[in-house]
Amino acid sequence: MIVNTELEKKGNLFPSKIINYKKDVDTLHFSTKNGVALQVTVVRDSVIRFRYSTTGKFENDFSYGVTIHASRGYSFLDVTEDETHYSITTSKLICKIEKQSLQVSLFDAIDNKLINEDEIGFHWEECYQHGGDIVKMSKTCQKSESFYGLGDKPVDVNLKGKRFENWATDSYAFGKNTDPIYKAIPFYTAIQDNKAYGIFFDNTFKTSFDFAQERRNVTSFWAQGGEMNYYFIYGPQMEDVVKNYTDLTGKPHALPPLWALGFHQCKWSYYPEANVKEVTNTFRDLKIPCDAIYLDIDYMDGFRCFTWDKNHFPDPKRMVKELEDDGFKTVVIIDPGIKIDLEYDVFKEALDKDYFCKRADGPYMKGKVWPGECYFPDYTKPEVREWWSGLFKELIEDIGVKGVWNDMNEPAVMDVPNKSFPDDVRHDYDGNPCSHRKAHNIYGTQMARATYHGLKKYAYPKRPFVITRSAYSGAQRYTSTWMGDNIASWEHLAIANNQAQRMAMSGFSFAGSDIGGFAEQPQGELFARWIQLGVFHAFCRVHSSGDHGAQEPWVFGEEITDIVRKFVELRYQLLPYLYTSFWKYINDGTPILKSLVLYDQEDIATHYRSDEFIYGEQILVCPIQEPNAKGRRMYIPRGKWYNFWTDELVEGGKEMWVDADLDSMPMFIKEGAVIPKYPVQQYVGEKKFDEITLDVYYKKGKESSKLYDDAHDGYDYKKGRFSLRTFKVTGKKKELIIQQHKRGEFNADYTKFNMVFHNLPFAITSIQIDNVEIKLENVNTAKTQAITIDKEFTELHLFGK
Ligand code: MIG
Repeated sequence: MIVNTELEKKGNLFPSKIINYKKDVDTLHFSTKNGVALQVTVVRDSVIRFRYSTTGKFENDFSYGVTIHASRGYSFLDVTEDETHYSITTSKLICKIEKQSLQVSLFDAIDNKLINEDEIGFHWEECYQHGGDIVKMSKTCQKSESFYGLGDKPVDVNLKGKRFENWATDSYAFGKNTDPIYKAIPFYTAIQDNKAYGIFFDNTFKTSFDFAQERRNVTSFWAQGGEMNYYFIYGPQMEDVVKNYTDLTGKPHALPPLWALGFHQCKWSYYPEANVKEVTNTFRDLKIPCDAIYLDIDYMDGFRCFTWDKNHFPDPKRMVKELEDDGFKTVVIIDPGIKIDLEYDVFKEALDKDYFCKRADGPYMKGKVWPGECYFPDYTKPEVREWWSGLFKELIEDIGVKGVWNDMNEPAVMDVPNKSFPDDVRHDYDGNPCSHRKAHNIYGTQMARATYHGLKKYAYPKRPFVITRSAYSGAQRYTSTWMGDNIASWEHLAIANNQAQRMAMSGFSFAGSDIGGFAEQPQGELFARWIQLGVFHAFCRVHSSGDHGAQEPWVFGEEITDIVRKFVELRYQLLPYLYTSFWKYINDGTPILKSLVLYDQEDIATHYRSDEFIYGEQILVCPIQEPNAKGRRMYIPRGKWYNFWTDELVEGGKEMWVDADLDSMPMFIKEGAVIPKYPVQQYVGEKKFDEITLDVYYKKGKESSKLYDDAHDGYDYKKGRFSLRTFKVTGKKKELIIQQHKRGEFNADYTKFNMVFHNLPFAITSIQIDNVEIKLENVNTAKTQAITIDKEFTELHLFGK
């Protein structure tokens, strides 16, 4: 071993004093006496990018994480200089850069209070083995500061006191606190003194984050190569931080087809065809709604991607069609490993065209996965992605498969100690050639991206559906995701809850875990409790490994089957609510799930809450995460909430006991909310209905709710054929007014709203619709007070005594 003693002695290196400064439109360039360069770019008033170079020269400015669609532009920018600092002021932020040390501090431009400051700030260590630097950043951490985000980390919501690494890793049966697992999302939000800011460290090398673990008053992050390149995103509301991060790294390019928000059933593996049909038929017989059925690796011929095992699936096209006629969309798995087999055309073509990854000295990257020895496409090369997209033509266009599931794309390799490619493997990185050290974390995202483009093209005019296991920041633009190989245990139910919340606050809302657990087998009680949580995740799929027995909703006996049906039906009823939440997510980055801290950061009681969350914007959910429970204690956030099951009104801002037998779970609706509901369907589009329900929860005061709708598939909504209804509720002592405002050209099939009023504090004496008095006998007063009215009303006015 060569030891470079001179380098080793160097240790950490630091910038010296600034000797040069230049402003170029939105970017300020600083250079120091010892050759360090800093570029500060004002992306938006609340988003500033910091980029450091230790050589004075920057790399080609290329990012897979940041989208070209990101908003840019600021309303105000001013730079001043005094003896000790440069100060950059926008309408939201003041950024000060110390002349002696290049250290940065950031202040709120409105109240001038400190938000965040460098401790040592930028420093680095030269990397003899690979060249370049290990780039580091340290910032001071305030006593009351808390930290959130970082993608799929299987830990409680608040990250304070912990250290993490981002290196996508196949982690079969991971546990609580296992790190790293499948994803690499180097973004966190911090809250201190009711001010939230985020840091997105856009570096695809292995990155590390320390949230006051090593030193109580320091937060730091570093990478094994590349540039110190981070975005500082100011709120001060956490929701704005998350929205701005999502804007920067991208919202999903399109809404999912509505069926993709239905219930999905999966297993490793359903085969042969008769077995698939038995499962789908049982769903219909037992009337448990379901929209998608998955085929895991055994549908293929010897695990060769884009082939079929014709013994088990003699006529895939016919089968897929029959399933579709019964309302089931077929989703198939596709892995990155391509079997080394000269008779196999996919392999042959990629070999001929030089699409496979190679080792540093030229040989192919050979690794064992399910098909045996494989080579792996370099998805970081545009030409390879294009080719990969093209491979989906037959599956999608001809056979009629509706969705594709990308697995093993960390990339995973069997029987090697590091479970992945060796570091020296070469990648194109879109014309920025590099080793696997830099491309590893982005490999899975580029595979999902190529898959997405294939589906988009061949499913047209329908919308594509892709699901991936590995992801880097920005993958949400192309794909949904699941959390990988979890375990059927109560602890994992809580992990699933935390991961879904964490992914949502990391810009990735279309996520869910294997319901019931992938490894091992749940008891019926655990399965029921898990279903209750899973129906509130945007991606809702039961999946399990075949070695541990059956995991269909009916295998746990009748009581559990009934509970599963009840909650899956609830998911289907709430589809318009979820679809509206999804629209908000793709429209302005609003996360579909909100941890309580994201919902109400001002209430510091929320900063360490991990179990409760807000589904959309008006439904509070708290899963039961223990066996034998008859209910649980939970925190109700500030405001007034109606118990979903009993309509009882509770005042939040406190912890309380909530009853929840096995067939129930704690669920609350925000007062004043208007919650849309469809009739129960066995799959999306099964029924044509003439009315939908609007559950109106009385509030003394005002609250506004939205209902988004469109054709549920296709792209017409992008041309204005959507409808967005806003319902403004104003409640008084003896009066309730609901005003509707509608925009967009889409006209749904249904013509009426069945308005159901919850907890009116008065008896209705008269009703006016658009100023016309209607007959009271049309009001159904049996249990709840309900009335069916034309969906195009503008104002509904209830008077009472
Ligand atoms: O090495 O395709 O996480 O969902 O069922 C295991 C078989 C490969 C891992 C995935 C899991 C999938 C399984 N896969």
